[in-house]
Amino acid sequence: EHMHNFLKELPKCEHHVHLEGTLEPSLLFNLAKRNNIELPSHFPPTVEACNDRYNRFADLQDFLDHYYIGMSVLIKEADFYDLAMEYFAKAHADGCLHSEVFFDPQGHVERGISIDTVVEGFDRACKEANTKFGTTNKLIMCLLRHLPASSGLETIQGAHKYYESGIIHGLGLDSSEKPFPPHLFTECYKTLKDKFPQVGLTAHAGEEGDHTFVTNSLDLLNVTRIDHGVNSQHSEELLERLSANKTLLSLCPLSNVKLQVVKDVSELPIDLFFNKNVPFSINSDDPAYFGGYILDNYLTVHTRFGFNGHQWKQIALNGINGSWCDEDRKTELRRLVDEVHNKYKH
Ligand code: ES4
Ligand code: ZN
Repeated sequence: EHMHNFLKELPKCEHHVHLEGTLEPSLLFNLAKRNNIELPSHFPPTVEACNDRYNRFADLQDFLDHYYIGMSVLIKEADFYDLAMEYFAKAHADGCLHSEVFFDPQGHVERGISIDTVVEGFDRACKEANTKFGTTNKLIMCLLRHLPASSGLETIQGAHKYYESGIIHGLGLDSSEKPFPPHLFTECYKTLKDKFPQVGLTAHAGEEGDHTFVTNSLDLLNVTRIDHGVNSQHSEELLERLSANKTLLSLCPLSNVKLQVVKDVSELPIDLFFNKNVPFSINSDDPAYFGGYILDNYLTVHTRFGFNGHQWKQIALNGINGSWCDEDRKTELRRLVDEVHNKYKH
């Protein structure tokens, strides 16, 4: 109870959440109705059937098949706004003060939705959440790795004005990992970084792919963060590199269990990363599909690894250091971590 309150109040940063993965079955069915979308007959027909099916994903691909059907109910700017606002309200309730959120424009553009509809709705929610909750929020556009690099380049072109204005802050790479290694996207990352040197670069790597996917993302894509990165555990040299360069791994413990990367959170190399000074944050990935938001992920890690107050403070500070907010905001967040740590010290 004491630890639950501490972890709830501890200022948290989210670095790995897909906005389309925050689509709760209740909102999914509401939007399907609002937009007259008929879901495929094999899709779970009720909230309860969704939750039941979401509990038995065989692997990443099985999840992605549901995720792409789910996002088909998102049509209008207001749908994207509603989706993101629902997430920001939950994040705020969990004590998350800074969120860097992914979205998948190609999953919408290929259905005839313009990238402007998507980004304008998400951006409006980011600004509204800042006003309403005082949280800071950044958008990270992801490329779908199962689509060709040429589609990625077109998507980057389509998002040009949003990178220019700072409405989109980063670039990531998601979807089916193993068949689509990082080298396929070298030109996409280079094109964007050459044009916008201040852009933040990250990529999913080492979730289902082995540690060479992580190393190749660092070497070929010049990312400064790795999403998941769990399989970095199998290379001593890589662990040293991540620690020396303070490269943040955005871990998603409940996701790894639900997608059967591990049987239980206790099997994740979280103590190894902590002891080797590999910085990591704890994140929710696709919380509507995996049954837990950021606080649930923190609490599950706590029950399995039992970190003490000092260790949790260090984890929170590592997340702040690895964030892409400005230095003033980082200073503010560090002060808040200190405050909560002192409050719960005894
Ligand atoms: C994802 Cl868990 C995961 N891995 C890869 N791509 C994704 N897109 C949404 N969730
Ligand atoms: Zn992810």
